Amino acid sequence: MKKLFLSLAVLASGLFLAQAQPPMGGFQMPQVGNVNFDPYVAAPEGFDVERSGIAHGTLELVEYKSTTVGTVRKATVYLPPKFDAAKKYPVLYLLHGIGGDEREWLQGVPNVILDNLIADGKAVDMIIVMPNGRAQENDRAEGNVYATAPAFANFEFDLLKDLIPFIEGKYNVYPDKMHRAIAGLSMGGGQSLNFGLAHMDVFAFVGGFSSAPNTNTPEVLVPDPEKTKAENALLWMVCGSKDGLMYNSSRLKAYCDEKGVPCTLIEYPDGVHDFVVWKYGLFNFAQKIFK
Ligand code: FER
Repeated sequence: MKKLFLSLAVLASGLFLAQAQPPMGGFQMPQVGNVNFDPYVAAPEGFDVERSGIAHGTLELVEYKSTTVGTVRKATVYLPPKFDAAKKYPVLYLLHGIGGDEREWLQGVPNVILDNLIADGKAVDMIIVMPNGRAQENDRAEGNVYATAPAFANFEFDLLKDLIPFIEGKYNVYPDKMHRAIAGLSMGGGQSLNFGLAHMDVFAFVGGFSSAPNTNTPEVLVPDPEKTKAENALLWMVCGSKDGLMYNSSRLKAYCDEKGVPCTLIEYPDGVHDFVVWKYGLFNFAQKIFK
């Protein structure tokens, strides 16, 4: 009896220790065992290289009044090749990371990637809106950007109440969930999962690339698996195998698998936290939306 008690006590303290390890520093990650990653297929060479002899889209900077922040805010907008104001388009909202702003995604040449996909018939014509996801008065990536995490959460209200109505007033776009997608990199990936899965009446297609620690837990993201199954059309993620933030994606993938919610997570081989992974994310996600 004594022996049994002792071994139970040892087992219990072992479990306690395993659970109670505090995260030390930014990049110690909780382990998630047995994640079924989806197959990685490399993007074809040249997917991100500007081609001559095809039609090109255009980039423009727009400004909108934010009642949420009380300022005029900026967004970069990609209009597809041969943009025609008389035609209706779907819209992808594409969000940046903690060190970025409305111009950060330009490093990932989204215009080139989409021009090429559209020329090859692999993506439909779409508008891409790249906003500033730091919804506070000074939204420049200055000083300690980690301290601006609450402004990334506040962007939910700027997006829903200010930006989307502005975009839908300025451009001839379809105003329904099957024609709205949201995706982003790192902090923007967390925002996309948080906002996209909380507002499945607004966004049918949701993507998270190397999602950051602002990502809600799976239980918060998918509180009602049957509802998510019925209302979400795409939940797609990628993260580098060498990215310390993988747990944000892998724990959601494991949870969705367990609950039978369709969800993709690709582990980018030897991928780190950079635009190699994020360009790959956009290349793949853009082919799966609005279809
Ligand atoms: C953190 C580590 C990384 C964090 C945010 C990030 C808010 C975001 C990284 C990025 O956007 O590139 O602990 O906490």
